Amino acid sequence: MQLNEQLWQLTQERFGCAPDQCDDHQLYEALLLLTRNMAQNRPAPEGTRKLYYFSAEFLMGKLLSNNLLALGIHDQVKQLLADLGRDLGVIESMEPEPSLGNGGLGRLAACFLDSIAALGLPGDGVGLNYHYGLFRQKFAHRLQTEVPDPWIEADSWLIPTGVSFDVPFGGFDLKAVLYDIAIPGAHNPYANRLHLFDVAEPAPMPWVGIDFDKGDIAHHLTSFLYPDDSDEAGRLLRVYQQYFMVSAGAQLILAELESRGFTPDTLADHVAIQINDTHPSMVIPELIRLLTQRGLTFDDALDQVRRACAYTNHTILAEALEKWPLSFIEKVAPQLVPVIQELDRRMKQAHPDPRVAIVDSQNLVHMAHMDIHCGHSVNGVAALHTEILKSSELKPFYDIYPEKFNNKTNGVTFRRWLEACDPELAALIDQCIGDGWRRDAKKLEELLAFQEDEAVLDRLLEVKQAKKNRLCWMMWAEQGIELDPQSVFDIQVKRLHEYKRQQMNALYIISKYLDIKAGRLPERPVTILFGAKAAPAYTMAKRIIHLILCLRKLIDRDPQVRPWLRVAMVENYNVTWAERLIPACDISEQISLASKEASGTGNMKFMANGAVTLGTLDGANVEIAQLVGEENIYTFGQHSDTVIGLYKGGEPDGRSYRPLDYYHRPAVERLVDFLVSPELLAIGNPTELSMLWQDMKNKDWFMALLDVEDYIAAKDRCLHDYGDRRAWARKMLVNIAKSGYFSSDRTIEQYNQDIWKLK
Ligand code: 26Q
Repeated sequence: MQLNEQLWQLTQERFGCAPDQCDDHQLYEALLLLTRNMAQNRPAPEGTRKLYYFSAEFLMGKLLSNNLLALGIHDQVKQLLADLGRDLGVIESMEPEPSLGNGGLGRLAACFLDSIAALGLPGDGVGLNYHYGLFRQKFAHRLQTEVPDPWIEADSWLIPTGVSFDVPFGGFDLKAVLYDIAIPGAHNPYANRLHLFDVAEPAPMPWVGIDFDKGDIAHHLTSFLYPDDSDEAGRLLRVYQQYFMVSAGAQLILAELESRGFTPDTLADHVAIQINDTHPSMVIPELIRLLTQRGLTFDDALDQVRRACAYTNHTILAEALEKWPLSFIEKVAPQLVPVIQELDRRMKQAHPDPRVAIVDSQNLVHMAHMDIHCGHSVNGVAALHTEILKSSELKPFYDIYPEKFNNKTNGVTFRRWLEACDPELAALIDQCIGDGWRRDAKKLEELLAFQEDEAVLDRLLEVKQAKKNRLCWMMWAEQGIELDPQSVFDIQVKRLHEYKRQQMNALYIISKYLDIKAGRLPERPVTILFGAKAAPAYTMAKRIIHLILCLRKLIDRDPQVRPWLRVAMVENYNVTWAERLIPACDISEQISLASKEASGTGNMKFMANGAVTLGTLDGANVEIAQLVGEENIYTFGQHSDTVIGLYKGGEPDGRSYRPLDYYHRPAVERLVDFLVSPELLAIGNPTELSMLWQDMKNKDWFMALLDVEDYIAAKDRCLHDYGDRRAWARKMLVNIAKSGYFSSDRTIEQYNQDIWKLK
């Protein structure tokens, strides 16, 4: 049946009318059903082994457009709607975005699912179906507040499977009900699945804020992603979530193994398991438990699990490495305790070094240690990150198991992050080099031949301007924020964290503000845009948001400053906003303290969309710099080895870095002190601002003051060079041309070759 006939039939059945009589939401529902069915009916790819990608987060973004592209019917549907006088963009805006992730790690999992399917590899995701997501961010009195973010409508991408498993918790069992989201592969006839487990009786939405009864596990287990962990009930709930996900996932793996006709003692021949950070680490003892229940010896079970499981590390921040009190596990899943203790006993026997213990002297279970001992692969997510893991954070493990360590530099799917989010840029690239890059992003390098082609460079600038205009329009329409499309767009979007140093960007804003007030005008108008959610219990991060929102207000009402400098912060930054912001960006802010950002993936998306990076030599920025050359990136700041050195030393806090030394430089002091200036105190909350001020000058754990002068100079160089439009367009072109390396298709091919061996 033709597409238009199918659509007609669907709208008749559902709404009793023809498509042209439907409202936007009805058309969205009809297209959802149409594409969902097409994807669902596709067969799974075949292979000797099947991958299960376990992750507590999958930040999928809207799926309609993506799925239309993967199914190869995007242009047809767009035309069909146009014939009805309707716009696909408007229909897409009806789709709610699921907020099932915090940031990079969750979005990476989503890009990986897209690439695994596109490469025709058999691999499913396993996660949880959080009903109210992370949270929806709202600004009130220039402070972040959190409200639930429901996304599941009567019709959604979720497909009920009728499959469920019993998860045995200490003292009670809970049914894990399985929903699937089909993941169609681009350029092939297959589809994989994202398996999301849910409780049987989810609680209704808490209407006041994001508070709920954290003791009511049976109803609230899947209410929120990472509920506030500032109290013990929150942390315990997280362990319940983790065990629920991995126990149900492990049972699913064994059921599928059996239905494929294989016995449990051949698990590793047929199954690969990727553990996305330590959140799913309990899958290891759970599988050992289930395999021994099915008759394997502990030795054989451990051997199978080790050959199946591989662990990805995403962070070097010690505070983010999960350690759970054994008493938590005793309460949540007492049946795991003997397994973990036996693993601990064996590893201690072989490796008495206390730094590599699974259970430490305080009875804390180190999840990463369990993964490394009991898996066959450990990978970092960018070259520098993997080297730091080997040489410092995980050195004792690298000394024991050098063969397990490998690097897999992150990547992003160009289907969403170039083809879908900037179709005009994609079409321009097609005109230059044909459309082969859409299957093999490395071919973008052929664009290098156009570096001196003035028509192409001019067109590139026009496409960028069109995206800036579009963003201005959307910011105005949806957030009531007025921007100047003629200004330089400098964008920092990512989770709010002190190590990412949004506060250093705020100091830049202050320096420009003071310059303008003193009559020193910048070379050209600049707009500094932010988007960031802060963890609800992370007070310092919330204070930084407060500072940014106060600066915005201060500048917004100052007619002397406003023409030259504008600041805006997108409320509830998410994947959809990223898709609008990234194509409109001139300068990509990647300014983490060197050694702290494992990789970054926003940096790659910006680059692919022709933004020029302003960044430290951290994470994948190092690889970006190597690829584009120093002409085409602005780097600044202390190097990672220097920074690592500064964290060792004789000061009372264990470092040799003394923020006051930097604070007392005249150029720095006036910036920091502005936080408690009468102008700002008149706008903001004096307690919040002065706490932030105190922290910045006395603590500055992530060393913003160390790099701030160099940062300001680098950004000013960047803004100066922007004036030579042709030269700038050439930088944009080189960045796009070199971005192909950061396709997640490349990353997934490497995971498959080195770790999963699926085909
Ligand atoms: C840990 C313990 C208790 C509660 C929460 C957590 C927790 C939750 C989320 C720890 C970490 C995360 C998320 C981490 C994350 O997003 N990391 C990012 O991963 C990206 C993909 O590899 C990298 O590009 C980023 O550099 C890294 O910060």
